[in-house]
Amino acid sequence: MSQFVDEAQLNVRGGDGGAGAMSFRREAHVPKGGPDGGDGGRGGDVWLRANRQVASLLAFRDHPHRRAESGTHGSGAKRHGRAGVDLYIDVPEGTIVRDHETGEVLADLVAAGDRWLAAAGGRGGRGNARFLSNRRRAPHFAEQGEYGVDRWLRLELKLMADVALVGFPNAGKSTLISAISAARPKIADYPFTTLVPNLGVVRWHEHEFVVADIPGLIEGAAVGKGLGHQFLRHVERARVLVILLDLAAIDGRSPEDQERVLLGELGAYEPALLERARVVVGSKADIATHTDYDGLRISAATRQGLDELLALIAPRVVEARLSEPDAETYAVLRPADEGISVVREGEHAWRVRGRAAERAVAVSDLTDDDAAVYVQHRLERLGVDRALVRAGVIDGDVVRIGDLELDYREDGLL
Ligand SMILES: Nc1nc2c(ncn2[C@@H]2O[C@H](COP(=O)(O)OP(=O)(O)OP(=O)(O)O)[C@@H](O)[C@H]2O)c(=O)[nH]1
Ligand SMILES: [Mg+2]
Repeated sequence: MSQFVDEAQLNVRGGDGGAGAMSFRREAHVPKGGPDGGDGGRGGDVWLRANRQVASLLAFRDHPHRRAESGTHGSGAKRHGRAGVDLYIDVPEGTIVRDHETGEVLADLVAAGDRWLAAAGGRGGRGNARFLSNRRRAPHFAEQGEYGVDRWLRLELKLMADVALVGFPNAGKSTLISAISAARPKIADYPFTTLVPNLGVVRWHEHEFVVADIPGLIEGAAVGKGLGHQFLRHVERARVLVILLDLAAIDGRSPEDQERVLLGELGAYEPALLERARVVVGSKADIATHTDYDGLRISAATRQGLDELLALIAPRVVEARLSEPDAETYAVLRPADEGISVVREGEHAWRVRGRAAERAVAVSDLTDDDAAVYVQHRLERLGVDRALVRAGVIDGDVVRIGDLELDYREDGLL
C-alpha cells in the first residue's frame, strides 16, 4: 500500500533580519549629534497552510527549498528597515509534518485553513539609537540581523482519490491513468488485470488531483460478484466518477448497455453515487467498433480527447472540494524551543545553542568596549554562564555562540 502515501522533504528558511544601523545625527548647528541608527526589518516567516485544492506533495519534489524574504537594513535618521514578506506554502489537507531528523510529529494540518509556523524569520537588529543610555552617550555599535530559522521537514500525506475510473474489466482504465499521470499499473488485454486500486496524481494547468484506477466492475458487483464491494468502497470516497465505456469491447457490448449496467451497479450499491459528479467517455476511440457513439471519445493510445477529458474533470473536482463542509480543525503545534543548551564540541570547546544567545552576540562590533559590556550582560541575564558552569566548562575553554568564538574566564565570558 506504499503508493498510497506520498512523501516529500522540504527545506524551509525564514528570512533574515536586517541589520541595525550605526549612525550619528549630523546637523550644522549641533556639534555632536546623538546616535540615530534605525533598526533592521524582521525577516518574513514561513508558514505551511492546508489547502484542499492541493492534492499531493509532488510540488516539493520540484522545489524542495522555500525561503521567505529577508528584512532590509536600518539606516540613519532612525529609519527602520522594511520587514520581509511572509511566505505561505500550500499543502494538501491531511499533511503530517515531521522533524526530518527525529521524525517527531510537529504539525498535522487536517483541514483547509489550518496553518503552522514552519520557520520564523529573524528579528531585525537594533540600531545604535537604541543603545543610548546615561552611561553610554555615544554607542558605536548596532545589532546584526538575526538569521531566519533554517530547517528540514518531512511531509507525509495519505493520498485520497478525487476521481475514480469506473468501467468494465479491460475497458482501458489502467492505460488511461498511465497516460495522464506518472502511475505505471499493469496493463494487459484480459479482464481483471487490476486487482487492487492504483493511484496517480494528475497535474493539469494549475490543477492537481488524484485519480484512482480500480478493478473492473461487472454485472452483479453490488452483490459481491467479481471484485465486488472491495473496490466500490474506493468509488464511494471519490469526488468525481469517470465512467469509461469500451468502444471496442471484445464481447461487442454497446456503450449504452455498458453505461446502463455500470450505473445500475453503482446505484444498487449506494444510491448517492448516482448524485455524484460524473463524466462519461468512450475509450479506445482509435480502434472503436461502435463508431456511432456520440459522447466524448478518447484514446489513451493516441491521446485523442485526453485534454478535453481533463478539462471536464478538473472543474468538477474543484467544485466538489469547494462544496464540502470544512472539517473540525485542529493542528498540533509545537512552539520552537527558545531555551539555551550547551554541547561539548571538543575537550576544551563548547557550543551554546539557542536563538536568544545567538542573537545576543550578533552585534556589529564586539571590539567596542560598550558593545562587549552590553553582550556580557545579555548573556548573563539569559543564564548562559550558569548553563556553561553546569555543563562543566573550565577556565580557558573555548565557547562558541553563533559565529563567535569566546574564551571562558571565571569572571565572565569575553
Ligand atoms: N488501441 C487501444 N488499446 C487500448 C486503449 N486503452 C487500453 N487499450 C488496451 O486494452 C487492454 C486493456 O487495457 P487496461 O488498461 O489493462 O484495461 P483495464 O480497464 O485496466 O482492465 P482491468 O484492470 O482488467 O479492469 C490492453 O491491451 C490495452 O493495451 C486505447 O486507447 N487504444
Ligand atoms: Mg486495470
